[in-house]
Amino acid sequence: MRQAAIKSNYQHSISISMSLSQLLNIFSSRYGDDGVVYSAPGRINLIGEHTDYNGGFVFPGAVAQSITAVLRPNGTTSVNAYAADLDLQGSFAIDDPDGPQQTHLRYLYGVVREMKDHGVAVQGFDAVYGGDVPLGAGMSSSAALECCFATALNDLFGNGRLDRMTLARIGQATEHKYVGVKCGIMDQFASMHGREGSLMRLDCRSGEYEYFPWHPDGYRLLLVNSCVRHELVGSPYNERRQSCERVAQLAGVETLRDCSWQQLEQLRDRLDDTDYRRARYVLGETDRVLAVCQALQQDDYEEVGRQMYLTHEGLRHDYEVSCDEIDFLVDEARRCGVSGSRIMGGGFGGCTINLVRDDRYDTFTETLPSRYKSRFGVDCQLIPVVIGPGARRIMDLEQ
Ligand code: GAF
Repeated sequence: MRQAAIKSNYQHSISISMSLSQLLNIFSSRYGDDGVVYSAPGRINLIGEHTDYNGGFVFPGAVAQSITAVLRPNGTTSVNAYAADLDLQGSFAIDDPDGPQQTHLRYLYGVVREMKDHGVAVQGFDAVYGGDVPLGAGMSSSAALECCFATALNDLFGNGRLDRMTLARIGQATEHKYVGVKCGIMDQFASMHGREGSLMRLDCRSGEYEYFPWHPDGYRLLLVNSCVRHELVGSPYNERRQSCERVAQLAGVETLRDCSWQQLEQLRDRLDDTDYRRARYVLGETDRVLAVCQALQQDDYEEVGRQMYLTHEGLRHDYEVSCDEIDFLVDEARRCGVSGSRIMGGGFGGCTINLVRDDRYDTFTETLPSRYKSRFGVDCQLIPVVIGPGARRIMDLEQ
């Protein structure tokens, strides 16, 4: 490939620039040298799990791992896209009422249709995309994909007029209407609003959010990917949401955020045990997020970690979204003196998030992989957390 000239603010980490140069090469060989490059990150969540669709609080941050896309308008009414990591090529007509069936194209089609419903006159384009957000690890690779394309299409065809929260909602609507996952707003919010070095507390009822600089002196965040593939499509994720909605309806409130402990206890006889336990977890999680905010104001990371373990207990026994591999990783963390550990994200596999004191880090990371392998016969993956920026244009190419 003739090396494309870089026109504007290219700031990316070395590891991503490797895959970026591969993406540029592929784009160039398929479509030529004029294009724009956009990127959007995956996310972690310190605490506040399954609270977003219950109107509660979440505490996410964007990560350095991201999905990057190279695009150019093609002057037609069709989208041609190549998912480089998956080696999947596909096309669809923007006005096709049904859209493509392949999962990777459904995300793009959903974003395109939602942008159009918001008044953005999206035209045809060619794209190559890929990235380093591990798939099925609970780090929101799908939200990163949606946010990457929403940001790009908003610039290319909408003059940047939709704000970041609207773009996040477009990603969420894509999941609801085109993929079938009734997710909350956390993942797309984090991917759109991430800021280097900061976590964010979002009130999912009001939409208000606040940045919390994250510099936990003497501690590190580490993800451990169980490599059990977490898959929310067709998973019992939607059933969890339905349980919460049933309880909220019986309590006469819009979401469980507005249901008190007292109300829940009063309803107990009218609820089946499963719905009761789901709601009990959600109410407890709201309390835990607030406890973590207070602990952070006092730099009390041991308390933050304690709340993380409590969250895991709730997710394991009441919300029932954990699995043997993840429980093993959390138990091992506790055994190694890790301050806090829990399953992260939607559940059913994926990663644990661990708050590790510096003096425990080596023991934990040196013993865990072999113990995991001898128990389950598969390798786990250690992923140190770097809090990075949100969705953005990273460069323009020119002929
Ligand atoms: C998934 C969903 F996409 C989020 O909206 C959120 O509900 C999360 O699971 C659980 O906290 O990532």
